[in-house]
This record gives sequence, C-alpha cells and structure tokens, in this order.
Amino acid sequence: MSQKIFLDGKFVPREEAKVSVFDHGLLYGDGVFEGIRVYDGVIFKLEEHLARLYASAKTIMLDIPQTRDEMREIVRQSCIENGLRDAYIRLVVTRGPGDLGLDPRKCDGATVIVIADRISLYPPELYERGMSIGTGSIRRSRAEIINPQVKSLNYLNNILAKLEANQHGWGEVLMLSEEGFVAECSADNIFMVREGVLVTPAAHLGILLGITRRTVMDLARQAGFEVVETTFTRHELWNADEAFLTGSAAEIVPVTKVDERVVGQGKPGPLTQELMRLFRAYAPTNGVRL
Ligand code: PXG
Repeated sequence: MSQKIFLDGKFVPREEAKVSVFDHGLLYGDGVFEGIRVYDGVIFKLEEHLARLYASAKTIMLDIPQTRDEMREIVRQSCIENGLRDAYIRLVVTRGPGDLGLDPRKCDGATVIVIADRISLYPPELYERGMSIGTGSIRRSRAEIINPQVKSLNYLNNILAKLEANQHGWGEVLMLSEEGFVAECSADNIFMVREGVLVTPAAHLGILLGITRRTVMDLARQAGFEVVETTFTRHELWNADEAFLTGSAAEIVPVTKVDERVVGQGKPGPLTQELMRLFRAYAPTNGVRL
C-alpha cells in the first residue's frame, strides 16, 4: 500500500504529493512546521504542537485554512490512513503558490501538508554511551532577525551549523546566542546538571521552546529536582556534571563530550538516566489517542 500524504484538503498517494514550483515555502522558506512523535497510538503532546504551529503562523501572518480541531483530526487520520501506531509526523504549512516576487499578498493561500512516516532513530549505542558535540561558528539569531521561537521553514542557519557538525564528526552542533552564551543545538535543546540542579538556557537567548524541553522540565520538577532557566557560557557546560539534548526525534540524548572536553564522568549521568526512564514511561500516556 502506498503511503498517503495529506495535501491541500485530501489524502493523496506519496507519488502524487507534489507542490508548485511557485510555492513561497520553496521560493523563500516562507512557512512553518512541526515534527511530532506517535508512541503506541498516542500522538505525543499534539495540543502543544498545534498551539506552537498556530502561534508560529500568527507571527508570520499566515492564515491556516483549517481550524485547530480540523487539524487535530487530519493528524490523527494521517496515522490511521497509513496504519501507523509508532510514527513521526511532519506538519508543514507554507504561504502557498504566488508569483516570483516575495510579496505574500500575491499568494493564493496556504499549502497544508501532513506526512506520517516511520521514525528513524539514533542508534541505541548513542543513548548508552553518549554523544560528542562541538560548537559551530553559526550563531542563533535574535528575535529581530529570524525569531528562533518561530518554527519556520527558514532553517538555513541550522543547516549551516549541521554542516560543521558533519565536517567534524559531531553528533550535534552547539549554537551560541549572538552574545556568545549557550543557546541550543541545530535541532535539539540543551540541558546541563550542576550539583543536582537541572540548568537550561532561558528563552531570551534565542531558542526554540521545545516541547520535549518543557516535558523534561516538568518531569524533573515532579521528581523533586530544581530546574533553572538561565544564561551560561561554555565554560560552565564543559565543567558540568552531566549534559543532554532534548528533541521530538531524539527524545533525551546524553552528551558526554563538548568541544573535546569530557563532561562529568564521560558517560550518561544518573539524573540524565533517571529522566530518560521517566520520559519513556510518560511519553505513551500523554497526548491524543488514535
Ligand atoms: N531546537 C530546534 C532549533 C529545533 O528545530 C528543537 C529545538 C526541539 O524541539 P521539540 O519541540 O521537538 O522538543 C527543535 C526540533 C528532527 C527535526 O527530525 C527536529 C526539528 C526540526 C527539524 C527536524 O529531528 N525541531
């Protein structure tokens, strides 16, 4: 059975899921997206992902033709049509086809795409041994340039950073804020553990407010740990007791090396492992059921 993709109001076979070469999502990266996980028939934190999608769209003044209720049903239907109970969903809304100028008023209306696919995960060894990351030369931009809180289709900075990760053989690439503070990675948020306290960069540093980040903060607080959102430098990260990354695709990935400095004991730390356990138990219970 061919994969079914939701495109502009209906499900079409994968081979027919094509967009116009005049779509401003393609011509200008003018659009927004979400990446969502499905765990054993539960669409993880779907409401939070929909809220972020509609907030991103509002900021760029992009009208999504579907209501949030309709979108929830389309996402559910995408999993059902494709017989998927464990999946990765990509929701994309572009400005739609226009002319070759960049004026959004020339566009006919949004293109809405929902792809439900199998998940490709990081290898299990990575979760047992930890990941080595390094700092790239590309900075996260401040809100007046490309607002990192808008999950837009303009990911060129992140891709440039990822190229540096590939060149150096890092699993992910650390991106600093314009001022040089630790911000996040190309597609993951970052945490460190210092004297039993969980520390993560604050929103104003120019980060995507990750849904996994929020979940991990909530789980840690419920388990009795202190969680702090603040500003810190790489010096503090290099000298942390533990570090890890969070993201919908990655979940929680221990980080054991940053810029050739071994972090903590050089293996996944106890709080990281505890949070990984808590997250794995929590994920299939929190979201919208198929
Ligand atoms: N920061 C950035 C810049 C991101 O793009 C996250 C953090 C984590 O957010 P969530 O809400 O997922 O906890 C992201 C995640 C992928 C993939 O397939 C993920 C993202 C973007 C592109 C691809 O891993 N965004």
